[in-house]
Amino acid sequence: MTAPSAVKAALTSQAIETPSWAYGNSGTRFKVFAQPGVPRDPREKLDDAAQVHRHTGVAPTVALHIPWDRVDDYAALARHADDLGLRLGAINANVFQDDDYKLGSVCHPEAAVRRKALDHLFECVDIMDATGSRDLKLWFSDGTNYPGQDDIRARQDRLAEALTAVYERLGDDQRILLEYKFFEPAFYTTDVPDWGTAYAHCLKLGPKAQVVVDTGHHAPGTNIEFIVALLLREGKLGGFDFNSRFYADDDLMVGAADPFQLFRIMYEVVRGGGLDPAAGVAFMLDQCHNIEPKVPAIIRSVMNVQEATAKALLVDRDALAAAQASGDVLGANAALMDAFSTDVRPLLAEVRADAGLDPDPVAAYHRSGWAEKITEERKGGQQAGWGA
Ligand code: AOS
Ligand code: ZN
Ligand code: ZN
Repeated sequence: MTAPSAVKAALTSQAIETPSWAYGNSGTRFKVFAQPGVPRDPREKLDDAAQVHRHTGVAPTVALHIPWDRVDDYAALARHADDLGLRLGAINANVFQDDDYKLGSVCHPEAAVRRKALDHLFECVDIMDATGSRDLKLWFSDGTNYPGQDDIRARQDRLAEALTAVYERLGDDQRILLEYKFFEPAFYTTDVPDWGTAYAHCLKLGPKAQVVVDTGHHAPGTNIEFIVALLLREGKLGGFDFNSRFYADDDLMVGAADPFQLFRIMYEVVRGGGLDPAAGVAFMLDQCHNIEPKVPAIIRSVMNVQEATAKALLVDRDALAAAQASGDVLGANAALMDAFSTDVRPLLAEVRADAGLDPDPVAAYHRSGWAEKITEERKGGQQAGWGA
């Protein structure tokens, strides 16, 4: 059993990146329910993100999405983040919202469209140079809707060509994080549909290309923790886009739909040494809070990752290994289930109290008056949201 002091140390050093877009308005294709107090620009998104870090102590970086977070001066935005005790995190490219990308971006049959998409990826690397970001997160909505629409193999060639060009543009301390998704918005083929495709491209590119596991991007029933264990073993787990799903890429609060799955994922991370910062695993949220207040939902999500991590750290690895080695099926399962069944909220309350934080970050946020403040101050002006 991992000594609580080691567990507390690991929990104290954990870092969970929040996504700028989670603070803005979002919705489904049916409706976006705008909320009062939503940020009107990237600076205000950082102001909200600073509340998550203020109350949790483990959310020091914020991922940006370009063009949603495009500004004239990225160094100034990085300074604003620094003033708030934050740093700018991954830069997320967006080659899925321009009319030209109807038939794809880097996989598009027309060279001119592929060039436009590649130029956007180069712009994102330029922004990384300005913000000091390590990671360029690439999710391609590219795919086809009908058999015969395009050549599956040729699209892979086009993808490889673009990825190679971007890889060669990277600085020594920068990475590509390539994200896969089994469907949506394309329905017949997606050009990066699964971990194997992403892994194959990253393997060819080199050590600065790794795979992102978005927990909402798998077919129902997929054993995600197996993918995590394998990618970590191969040194190709670049990170996570954490969220919850009941049906597809629902982007709900991570851990809300299946906390047991999140625990099993975090156990494989712990078992594989993925909590060590040297492993380079980025723990990012990728969520949209369409009907719930955004800042407390993100705080709850961070807490859910912390709880799964704490449980994973409490697995009695010696007892588990002994049971596994002796083929004691029930004993091995019990060793894992004992940790999952442990209420780690008192432990996390201690970790927060030791860090000078309120044991209950959500309650502390509600008491802080931040929601009332931003609702009053942010009246008027164009609210941020998907596409804005
Ligand atoms: C899209 O489904 C992917 O999860 C992306 O990581 C992300 O959600 C998108 O870039 C918009 O935020
Ligand atoms: Zn994602
Ligand atoms: Zn997604």
